[in-house]
Amino acid sequence: MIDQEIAARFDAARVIAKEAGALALGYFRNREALVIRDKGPQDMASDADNQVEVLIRDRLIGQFPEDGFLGEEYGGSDGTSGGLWVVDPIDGTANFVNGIPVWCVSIAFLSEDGIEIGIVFDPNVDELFAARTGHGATLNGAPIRASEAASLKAGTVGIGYSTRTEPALALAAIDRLLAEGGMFQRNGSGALMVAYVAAGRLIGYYEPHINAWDCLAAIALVNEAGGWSNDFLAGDGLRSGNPIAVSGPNLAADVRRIAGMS
Ligand code: LIP
Repeated sequence: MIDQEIAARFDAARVIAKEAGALALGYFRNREALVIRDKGPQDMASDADNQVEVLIRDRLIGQFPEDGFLGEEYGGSDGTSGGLWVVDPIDGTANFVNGIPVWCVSIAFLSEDGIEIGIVFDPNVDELFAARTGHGATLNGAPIRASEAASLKAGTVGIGYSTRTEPALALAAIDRLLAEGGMFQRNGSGALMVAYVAAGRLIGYYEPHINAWDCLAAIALVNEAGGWSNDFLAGDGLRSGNPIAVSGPNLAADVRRIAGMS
């Protein structure tokens, strides 16, 4: 895919992310009307997730009909361009349905060469994180950089957990982190926590399993903000998910150790 084609998609995705965020925020402020469905233990979705994903899909495929699309709620459709949109309409759904303003819209675009575009929009605080591979990462248009911290004692590491894995994996990571003088937090949105690593707010993030739509956009942010990320797309990461570990440039070995990665 040529540079101009990716540039056009980057411009469109930022506009669409803000439109989707505005729609989601309307649902968030009218939560009592939400229809919520259980997807599994500690996993749910609402009609807000469904309608926001439909808006994003219709806008993106309306402008780029030859692209493929993979969304958390409705799955995927292959395209003919070699490009694929990977979308989580509302990341942090448990927060969303419970009235906790910690959730975001996540839009990633992949070409045959890998992740090209990452957009994470948090309408609760009007923060648009955006990255295009080779062109840096920004927050509301201003450049962002991952933390230069060289010690786990110098900040907080996000630790994600879901019932998709055994508790022992996350608990062991927390134990190792605390034993080394670190500190952890889990805010319920993997996309936001990985975006915070790109912005230097967290010094690292680990989750034993996360889905591609939750994290690919934010991984693009970390990569373009000078950070480190594991090879999330290894194996069948795109369709089945994988463990995720990201950090600033000086803590990759430490976060890998905390995560129990070789
Ligand atoms: C969430 C992820 C989070 C994970 C949660 C959930 P959702 O995505 O962002 O990292 O720990 O279990 O998968 O379901 O809110 O889109």
